[in-house]
Amino acid sequence: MSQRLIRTGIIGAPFSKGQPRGGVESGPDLIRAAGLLQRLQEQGCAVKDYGNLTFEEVADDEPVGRVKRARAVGGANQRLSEAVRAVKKDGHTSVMLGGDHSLAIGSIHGHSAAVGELSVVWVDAHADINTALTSTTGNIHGQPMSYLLHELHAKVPVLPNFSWVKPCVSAKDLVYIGLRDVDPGEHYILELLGVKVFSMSEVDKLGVARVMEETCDYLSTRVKKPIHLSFDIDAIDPSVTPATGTPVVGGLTYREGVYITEHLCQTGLLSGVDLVEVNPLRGQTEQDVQSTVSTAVDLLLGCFGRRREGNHPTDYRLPEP
Ligand code: 5AB
Ligand code: MN
Ligand code: MN
Ligand code: MN
Repeated sequence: MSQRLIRTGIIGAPFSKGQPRGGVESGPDLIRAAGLLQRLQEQGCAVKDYGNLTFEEVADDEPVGRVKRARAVGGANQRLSEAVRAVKKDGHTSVMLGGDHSLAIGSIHGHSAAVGELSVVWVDAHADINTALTSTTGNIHGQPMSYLLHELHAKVPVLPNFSWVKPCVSAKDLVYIGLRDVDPGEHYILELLGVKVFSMSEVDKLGVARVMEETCDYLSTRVKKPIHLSFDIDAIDPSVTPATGTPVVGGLTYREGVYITEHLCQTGLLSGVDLVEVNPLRGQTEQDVQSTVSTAVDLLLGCFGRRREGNHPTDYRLPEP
């Protein structure tokens, strides 16, 4: 099976202030060091690395209500949004390597600024849809979807450095996969907005193949919009990807994770990807870190045409004896 050329634009976002644990800012360089670019090229992608973003230090970033480091998170995401928009305007599928999941704000905002309305597939143990007011931790990596949804606009206070954020996703265009640790306020929001959720219970009940079929049917009942995949590595079971800040038992297997990416690739609609929350300092051993990072790489390869049955270039010819 051969495939069309995929142009991939990679942005590193070494940012950790959407949550309290250091280490997650090393994600982009670790994922590159594990060979992401070479392996994407080997499987036929045209890859451009836009390098790592740099973020300004913010002095006096005092909590706003319960919300921590709003100014730093707002500023970083504004920069990321511009970067993703530029990568999309260059004609690439954008890949944002995090960093923590607060970065989905800028990544999805910039993607939508370039291409218009999106479908969002959010693969995560968590729903990350707390508002600044429902959050009990104050960590913005548990809130990104609340800033992006039209339907929550009136419920979300404007934080310092957030005035540029405009909601750009409709609740009907959002699907969650892998949920198993959802706060009460988040559960209320998901029900109120009628968001499509395949929690781990649905994955158990239906199997991942049916979950992906239903996800794509659901997202394409109206018009086929470009898909943004936001993949939190903690969606995968911590026995496979332990090096992450908020691990939750009972997650997706490696194979279920890879299947999700293969299936989304085959829609031909995948237009932006986030891979976030890889944190080497949260691994107990070198093997923990290695397994987490190599799983992240394999998920990204699945997004860009790798098939477990094997691949070959379109111009492959058998050597003559
Ligand atoms: B992650 C929690 N719901 O709001 C909160 O890792 C956890 O990006 C959020 O999915 C986990 O702090 C955020 C308790
Ligand atoms: Mn998570
Ligand atoms: Mn997350
Ligand atoms: Mn996490």
